[in-house]
Amino acid sequence: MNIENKLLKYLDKPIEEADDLEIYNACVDMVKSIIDKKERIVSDKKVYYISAEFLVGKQLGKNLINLGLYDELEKVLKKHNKSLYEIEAKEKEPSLGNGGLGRLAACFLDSIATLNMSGDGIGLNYHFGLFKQVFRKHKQYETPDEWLDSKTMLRETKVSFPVELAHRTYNSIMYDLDVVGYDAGVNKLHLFDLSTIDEDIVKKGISFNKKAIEKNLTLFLYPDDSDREGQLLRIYQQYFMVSNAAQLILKEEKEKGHDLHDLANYVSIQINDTHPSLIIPELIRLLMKEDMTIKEAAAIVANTCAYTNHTILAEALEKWPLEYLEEVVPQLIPIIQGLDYAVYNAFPNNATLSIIDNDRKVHMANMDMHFSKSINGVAALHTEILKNQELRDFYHVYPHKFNNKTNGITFRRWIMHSNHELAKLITELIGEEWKKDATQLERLLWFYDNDEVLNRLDTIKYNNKVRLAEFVLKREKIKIDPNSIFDVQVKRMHEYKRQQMNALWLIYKYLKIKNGEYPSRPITVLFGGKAAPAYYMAKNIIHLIICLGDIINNDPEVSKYLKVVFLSNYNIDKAERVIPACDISEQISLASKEASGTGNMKFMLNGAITLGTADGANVEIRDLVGNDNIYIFGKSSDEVINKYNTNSYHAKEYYERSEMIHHVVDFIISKKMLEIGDEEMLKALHDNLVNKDWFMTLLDFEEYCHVKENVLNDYENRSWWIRKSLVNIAKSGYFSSDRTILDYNNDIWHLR
Ligand code: 26V
Repeated sequence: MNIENKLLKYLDKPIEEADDLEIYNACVDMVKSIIDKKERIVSDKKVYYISAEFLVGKQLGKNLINLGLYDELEKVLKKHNKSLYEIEAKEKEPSLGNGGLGRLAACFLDSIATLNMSGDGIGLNYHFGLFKQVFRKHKQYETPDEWLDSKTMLRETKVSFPVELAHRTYNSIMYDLDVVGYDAGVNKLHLFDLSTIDEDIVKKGISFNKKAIEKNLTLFLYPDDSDREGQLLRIYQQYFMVSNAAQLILKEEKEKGHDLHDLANYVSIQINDTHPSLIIPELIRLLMKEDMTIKEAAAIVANTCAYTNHTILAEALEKWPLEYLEEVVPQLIPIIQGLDYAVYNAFPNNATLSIIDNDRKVHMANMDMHFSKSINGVAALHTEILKNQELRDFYHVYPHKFNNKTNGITFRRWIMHSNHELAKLITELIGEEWKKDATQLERLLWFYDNDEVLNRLDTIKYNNKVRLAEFVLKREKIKIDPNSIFDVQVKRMHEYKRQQMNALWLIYKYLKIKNGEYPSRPITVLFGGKAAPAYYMAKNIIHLIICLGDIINNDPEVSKYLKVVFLSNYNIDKAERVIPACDISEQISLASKEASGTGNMKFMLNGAITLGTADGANVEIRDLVGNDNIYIFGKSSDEVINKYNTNSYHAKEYYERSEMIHHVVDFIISKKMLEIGDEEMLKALHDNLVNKDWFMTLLDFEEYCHVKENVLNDYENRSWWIRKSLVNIAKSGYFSSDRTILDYNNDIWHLR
C-alpha cells in the first residue's frame, strides 16, 4: 500500500479537508502501525541505558526519516496543499530532559537502534518535564510543560512492578516509546509512571506538595531539592526508576531462560551519571533473593554495570544523607553498608574511596566506581582531568576501569531532519553513504576550491537564516536581518558556561557603537537556555541579557548594527531551527569545566565556525579542523586548574587593572540599566563579577573581545569563511554518535 492510502486509513476524510492537527494525529497512528510491522532487535546480549533524562525531541519527523518515509510523505501532502513542516509543528515536544546529558541519551538510543544493537532505554515519564520557561519583566518564570495533553507516540503497556517506598508498595505502569533505527529494527525507551499522579496539585508556577508521593512522584524532572522534602523526593524518584529497571531486566533475563549467575554475559547496564546509581544495591538485593550471597551478587553486578561521568562540577556529584535513604529505601541500607564495609576492608587507609563518609553521607559516584566494570569520561580532555584530578584516587586503584568515550550526535536528527537542504546538497555531491558512515563526509573536501559548491553552501546558510528570522519575528517579536552575522550561544544557563562573558561583550560592543565605532556588518547575537529554578546567579544572567537586549534593540543608532535575541524556552525544536542558521558557535566555557559539549558538534556539522576555549570536545574539534578553521582563545585547562589549586585568581585585580573591563562591568549597574532592570539582581551580578567570579569571566574577557573582533573581520572574506565552513562539515564525521556507540560496544558492552 502506498503512503497516501496508508494515511487515509487513519483519516476519516480526504487530506484536503483535514486540518493540520487531524493529519498529525493520523500520521502518529500510521507511524505506529508501520513500526509494529518492523522487527524488534534481538541478540544474545543486551544493553540497558538507564537515565533520569531522555531529551528525545519531537518524534514524528524523526521516525519518518528513520523509516525512510519522510520525503515520500512530504510529497503526498504537498500534492494536497499541506505542509509536513506545519504538521510536524502540531506535535508537542516530550519534556523528558534538561540538557546535554539527556540529549546524549536520545542520540545514543538512535545510534544503538541504527546499528541494530539490542538496547533499550529506561527512565521516568515526567508529566510536566523540567518546566516551561516564560519571560515576564525581563525575568525567567517557570510553568508546567504540559506535553502529554496532545497525541503522542507513547504506548501504555501491561507491564507493572511493585516498588516499595518508605514501607509502602506502589505499582508502576510502564509506557513505551518506540526507538526505530535508521533503516534498521526497533528498540524501546521504557518510561515508568504511577497511575495515581495528580496534576492538579501543582499550584503557583511549579510548586506542589512535596510530601504526597503517590500524587507527585513523576510530575517533574529535578524537582526543587532545596529542602529536606525535596531531597527525599529526588531519592523516591531515583529508586522508583531503578527498581523498575532492575525488575524489568531480571524478568527479561528469566524469560530468556538465562541463569542469573551469568547476568554479565547477557546484559550490560550503562549508568548515565549518578542519578541511576541505586540500581547497584537494588540489583544486588534482588539477586540475593535468588539465593546468592552479597559477595556473589556484588561481583555479578560489578561485572554488569558501567558508569559514565558527565561533569566535574563538585555540586553535581550526588551525596545523599544515609538517614534519608533509611527513610525512603530501608531495604537497601544493609546492602549499601555491606558494600561500604567491603570497600573499607579493601582500602582501610583511604577515606576518599569510601562510600559512606564520616558525615554519614552516601557518595553515589564512589559506589558506582567500586561496583562497575568501567568508568568513562565524555571527551578526551575530560577523561584526563578525571584521571589526574577529580577522580585521581580511584584512577590509582582502578586504572584498568578508566576509559574515554568522546560524545557524539545523531546525524539523522541534526542534519537530515534539521537541515534538509544541506543534507540534500551533500548527498548530491558525495552520494548516500555518509548517512550510515559519517566519515564519508570528508569527501566534501574535494570541493574546497569549487566556487559553485561554495556558493550553494552560502545560499543554504542564508535560507536557514531567513527561516530563523521569520520564526524569531513570529515568536519573539524581534526583527532580525538575515544579512547580519548570526552569533549563537544556546545551552543551559550556568556560570561555568559563561553566558555572562558574552553579555559583557554586548556591553563592550554597544559602548563602541555609541562611540561611533561601527562594525562593518550588523551582528545578531542569539541566546537560549533555561536556568535551574533555584539558581539565582543564572537567573540574574538571563535578566542581564534581556535588559541589554531591551536597551540595544530599542536604540535606533545601535540596533542598526547590533541586535540581541533571547529565545524563550529553548528546546530541541528550537535547537533544530537555530543551529542550521548559525555563523558563529559560541563555546566559551571556562577551560576544564565543560565535560564535552555536544551543541558544539551540532554547530560544526551545520557549518558554523566555533569561537571557543580549549575545553571539552572543542579540543578535539580543533585537532580535526586545524587552527585555521576554528577560533580558540583563553587560558588552558592546566592554567585554570592551577589557579584553583593555588587560589590565585582574584577578579578584582582584573577589574581594577583594566579600564575597559571596569567600564564594561560597571555598565551592569549604570543608570540606564537600573531604569529597566531589577536593582537587586543586577547589583548581585555586578558584585559577584568583581568580588568572586568563581568561573573566571574576567580572566579571559579581553582576549575574548580581541579574538571575536578577528572572527567578525574574517567573516567579510566570504570565500575564505565558506571554505572554513566546508572544512567543519567535512571533518564532523568523527562526532557521529554511531562512532561513539561502536566505541562503547567494543570497549564496554561487547554485544555481538
Ligand atoms: C546534575 C544535577 C545535580 C543536581 C541536581 C540537578 C542536576 C541535573 C543534572 C545533573 C547532571 C548534569 C550533567 C550534564 O548534563 N552534563 C553534560 O553532559 C553532556 C553529555 O555528556 C556534556 O556534553 C556536557 O559537557 C555536560 O555538561
